[in-house]
Amino acid sequence: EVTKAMAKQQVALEVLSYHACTTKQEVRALKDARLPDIKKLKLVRFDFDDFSLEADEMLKASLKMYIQTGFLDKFKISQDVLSRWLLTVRKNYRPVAYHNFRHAFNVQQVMFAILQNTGVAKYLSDIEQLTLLVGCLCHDLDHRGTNNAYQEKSQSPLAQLYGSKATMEYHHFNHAVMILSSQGHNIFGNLSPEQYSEAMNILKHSIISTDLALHFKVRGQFFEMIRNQTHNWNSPQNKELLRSILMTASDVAASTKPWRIQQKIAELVTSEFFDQGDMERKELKIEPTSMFDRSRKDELPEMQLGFIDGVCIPLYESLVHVSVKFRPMLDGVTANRQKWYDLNEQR
Ligand code: 5BB
Ligand code: ZN
Repeated sequence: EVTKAMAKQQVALEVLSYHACTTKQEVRALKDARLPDIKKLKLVRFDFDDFSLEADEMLKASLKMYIQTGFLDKFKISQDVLSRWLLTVRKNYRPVAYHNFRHAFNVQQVMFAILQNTGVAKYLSDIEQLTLLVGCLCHDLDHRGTNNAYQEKSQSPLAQLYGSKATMEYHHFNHAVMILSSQGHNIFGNLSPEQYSEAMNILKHSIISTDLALHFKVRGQFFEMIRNQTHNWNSPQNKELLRSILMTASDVAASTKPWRIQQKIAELVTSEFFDQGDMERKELKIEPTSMFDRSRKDELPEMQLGFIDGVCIPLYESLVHVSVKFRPMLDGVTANRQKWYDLNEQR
């Protein structure tokens, strides 16, 4: 098809102008840097402060987390390749209000804390654990601050290329693959062919499952499995379900953070949504829905309540049934719910 080929060209050109590969100097500086203390930075904690690290500190913290897992030795990942990959991944996030590199780093940190704290790691192979961390850091690559519905409504090249379902998520995955296949970036390069194809399949599934629309589709099966107490974690289907739930749990973990952080994140999400709303008015000549409408900022507490009740509480409640170690996340989101409830009553 000609239109699809043209869409592909257009996306490729945009990517090419943005990809901006990492220099030798940048790689050397990172791989020779003194690395921070995991405990001091609270990297294993669920109440990690999303705003505590600067841009370079997030890269050093990432390096340290991967070293801590022991996977670098196990899968023969050199610090040189890992550093180059981290730098290029960071470059391929855009400076949008919310879906930027800081979000990606924070999601990866929560996954790290989950794998270290909750005991779910014992249900997952080393490849699965490594790929979940990589998936988290890559899951919103090249996000433009507009959602899937916007791609569809504007018939953007991305929508033409990937269709209307999980449009952005397919792009994030393809972008992740592009970075991995760039010279000197393949952190999976020393895996056996079998391990390599397993890692890529898990990476794809993990990134695609961060589409909230897909989450609504699969969470029922997960909740049912928990209710029936039939969680046999040796079953590949159940493990796949668990991985997708863990991705969403990490992606929306800002809802579980101390109030000050939850508030700041909600502001950033709002700001990105409002920017999209402005574009819908200006470019698409349509009236945005309340979520994207600047003039309806006062509805934020109500929307956050809906989000917390509709998405977050069922999610973290189900995970408490997998391991009570998820309790602090459920307690965090419950405390935030009360704050949004109070704000909503006040207005
Ligand atoms: C989420 C699903 N969406 C398709 C419709 C709207 N809902 S929502 O009603 O649960 C909703 C969620 C409404 C407003 C929201 O934020 C207002 C600032 C949120 C919300 N989503 N709030 C958050 O704090 C966070 Br974190 C999120 C998740 C990140 C947004 C990514 C959504 C991607 C859209 C495809
Ligand atoms: Zn995300």
